[in-house]
Amino acid sequence: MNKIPWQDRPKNCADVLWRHSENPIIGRYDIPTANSIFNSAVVPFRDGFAGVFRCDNKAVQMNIHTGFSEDGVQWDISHEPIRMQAGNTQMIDSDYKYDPRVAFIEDRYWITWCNGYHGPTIGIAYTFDFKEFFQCENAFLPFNRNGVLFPKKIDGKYAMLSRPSDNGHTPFGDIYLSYSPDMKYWGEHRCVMKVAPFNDSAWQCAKIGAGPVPIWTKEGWLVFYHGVIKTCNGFRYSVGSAILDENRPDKVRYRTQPYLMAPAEIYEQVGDVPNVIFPCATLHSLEEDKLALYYGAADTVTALAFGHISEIIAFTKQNSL
Ligand code: BMA
Repeated sequence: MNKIPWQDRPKNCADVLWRHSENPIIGRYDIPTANSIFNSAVVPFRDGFAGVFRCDNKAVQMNIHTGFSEDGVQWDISHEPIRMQAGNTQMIDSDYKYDPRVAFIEDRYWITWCNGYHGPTIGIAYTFDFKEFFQCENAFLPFNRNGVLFPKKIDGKYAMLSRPSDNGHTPFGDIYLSYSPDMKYWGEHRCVMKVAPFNDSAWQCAKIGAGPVPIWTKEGWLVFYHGVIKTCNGFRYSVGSAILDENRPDKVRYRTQPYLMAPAEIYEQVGDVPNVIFPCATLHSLEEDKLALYYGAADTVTALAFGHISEIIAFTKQNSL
């Protein structure tokens, strides 16, 4: 595998996460048909990296496209959306696709996304090579968003975080956990994390949703999530972290009271939807204690931030709600 993208913390910065100096690393018009390229997921693949990118086209139809990169920063994104073949079902209807996540589990890459089927729900597909994709049954009834798979089975079952929602710009939302023996039938639904009380941590008081695939650490599962506050000007999306129990990931051990990062740069504050930081993936190395966080900014472009895993864990423990 190539080295994950990395920049050292700038000298005048004391934050747990810091931004890539060339942000945004993917611009809204980086493929000819696009209106915006954001909320996208990447993974190590062969010698380099592959990804599934949310590209809204100029008719503002939402779809997902593959991309490949040698260094994780310069991306070659397909001009055409992914075409799905039937996986564990013939029913692969999809009015739209957005906000993909990618998890490698055992022998293949699993893609989850917000799939339009009489409203938003969680779509699932797998691929071995990022060329052929096989779409499976939707995980849940509508309405649901932010379906994020754990990278290994727990107690012999696949496990997924998700965020039951409504058909619109949902004003509520907590994170749940569900299990499946076969990636087709999902159950054993458990509540993991609810929004925080306004007085305790207002940045995450309206809704929360899982971001990247959880990272296994000695302390438990490290999870990044977005938290939302409703302001007089609309929603504001920031990012926090939590540590879930290794064997019972419905148990939250720690969760940040302050955010790790909130919209502050111009490309996060200005765009099609202002004031949005929406993380969907990490590339990380536990040995090197490095993490690169990919996030959509202002529903328009894709950006990158960095952090040391040990510092993020220590911060999460020391600043827990
Ligand atoms: C959510 C989704 C995301 C988007 C966010 C902010 O409901 O639509 O794709 O980034 O709102 O607009």
